Amino acid sequence: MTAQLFTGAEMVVKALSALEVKYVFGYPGGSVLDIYDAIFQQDDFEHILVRHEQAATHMADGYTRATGEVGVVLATSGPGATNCVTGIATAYMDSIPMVILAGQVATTLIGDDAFQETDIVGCTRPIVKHSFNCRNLEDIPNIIAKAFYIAKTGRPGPVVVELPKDLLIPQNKGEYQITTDVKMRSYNPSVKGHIKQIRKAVKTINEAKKLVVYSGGGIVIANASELLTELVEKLDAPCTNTLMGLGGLSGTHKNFIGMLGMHGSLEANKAMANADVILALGARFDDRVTNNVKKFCPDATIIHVDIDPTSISKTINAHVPIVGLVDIVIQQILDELQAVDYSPNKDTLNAWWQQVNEWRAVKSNSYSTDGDKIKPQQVVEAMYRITKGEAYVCSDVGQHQMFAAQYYPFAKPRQWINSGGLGTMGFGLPAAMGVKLAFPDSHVICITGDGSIQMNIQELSTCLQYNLPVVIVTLNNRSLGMVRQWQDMVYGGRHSSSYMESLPDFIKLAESYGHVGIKIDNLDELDEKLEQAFAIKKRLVFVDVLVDEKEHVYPMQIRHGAIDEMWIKKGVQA
Ligand SMILES: Cc1ncc(C[n+]2csc(CCOP(=O)(O)OP(=O)(O)O)c2C)c(N)n1
Repeated sequence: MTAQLFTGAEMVVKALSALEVKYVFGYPGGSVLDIYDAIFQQDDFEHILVRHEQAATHMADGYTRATGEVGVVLATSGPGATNCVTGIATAYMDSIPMVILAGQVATTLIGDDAFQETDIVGCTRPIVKHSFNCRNLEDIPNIIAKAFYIAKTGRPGPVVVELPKDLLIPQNKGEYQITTDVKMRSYNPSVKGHIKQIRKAVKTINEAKKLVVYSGGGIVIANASELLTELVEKLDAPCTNTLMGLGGLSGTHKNFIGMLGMHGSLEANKAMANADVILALGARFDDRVTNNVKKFCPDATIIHVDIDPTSISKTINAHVPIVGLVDIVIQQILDELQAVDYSPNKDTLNAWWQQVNEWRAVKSNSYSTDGDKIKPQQVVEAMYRITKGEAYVCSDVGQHQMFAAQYYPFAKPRQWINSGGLGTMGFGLPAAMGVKLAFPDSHVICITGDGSIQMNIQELSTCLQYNLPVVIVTLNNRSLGMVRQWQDMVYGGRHSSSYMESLPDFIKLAESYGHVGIKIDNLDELDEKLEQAFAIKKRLVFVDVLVDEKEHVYPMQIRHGAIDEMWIKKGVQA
């Protein structure tokens, strides 16, 4: 009996079904029309037609951050593929697993400057975990399976698969074979920490007098939140989360001392600066945390747990490096603590907490009200109350992002979705759409700015087509607020190109896309109108809140200073 033969396009679709993909986010074009035709003829997954390929990448990314499943993007060759670049870089910087299927001109035309030819593998090489050029039609299924495996194992990241047109067309057929249980001899990321290093870490923890747990996005990605909580409670240590790690330890946990870094709390940054031992879990000491690396935590012995060996001692030297999956390593640490019958020394621990609580008492995350002006922080606090702290919150980039991080204490991991590493304006709305697809019955908020929302506003149209009733809340300060803040603080108040002198009427714009628009320009109406917005469950609501345009985000690290050198109010240093 002869085997059934399939086109490359059919193989792409069959492979995605075999890998149990539920959604593909994409946009058609010449080189991938055969794939679109094969998609039309199947029911295993849904294709979401975006309005711009960048949005497809962010939508896949938001879906992935909320669910942990690999996000899938499909784009045509040339401009379709290059439109994905920002989204690929965004995913790469935050270690998000994603597979990007990019069309390519026929293999016979590659290198000829053919119509819509771009070397997308070359273009994206520095911002992918791996990439594949398919050159043989029968390799397609296993290449896709490997792409998924590489994307989600070890330190996750985006993988590009380039698919030339002649491998997809009906004239070429081959046998379909796929191994979804991938094993690769050349790629075997470590999972367990070395036992000698675990013992060293526990000995260091045991001798600590001022221990801080510094946890990052790795905790969220590895679903290690419960283990982190168990460890923090066992050590009874103060714990700070990075911007990417928020929700890893609940924002309302008694040991949580706030976010650290550039706009972190005073107590988090002070605790880090004064710690004698820092236990870094799935965090990478990036420059938005450390501030001046030369002044970084001089007295601390650093235990650094990371799945990626190249992350360890990259910016800050680790005294006890441990390579492994953070959930497995935390379990190993817990086992070893048990084995040595660990319990914290009450006197030293009390003295340390007393000090931390003194920093806490400064209440660095506070703001002053100003007559009837709506403060952006008040808007975030009101949303926290109304959604009982249970919403998925996606943000764009700017002041609003920091207010969201500071004033919406996330109880759970994967609840807070933002572009931390690349800081991509335009991320928020499509990311929220990806989350809403996954969790249609939850509140999904996109907190954004009047600048950021305009970077992917065309996706309001996709929201209507696929019925994605997210709540968009624009903290509208009539400016590129974060840029304006820097110009106020560093550039003598010269507001060079930070004011948009024409803004659309967002309410009319939302309505023209078929949605509901609500404007809030009066503090007295803030709660009532927000409640009204969140009560509308079946339609997208665009809430345009006119906030105080002069507000700054505090606390804020002083440039080139130590981690704990901070402005805590306008003109006031800690
Ligand atoms: C794509 C992109 N371009 C430029 C920037 C630089 N940038 C960072 S924050 C910011 C201002 C954001 O303004 P808005 O979205 O209105 O938010 P706000 O700061 O006012 O809350 C800019 C321009 C960026 N992060 N991303």
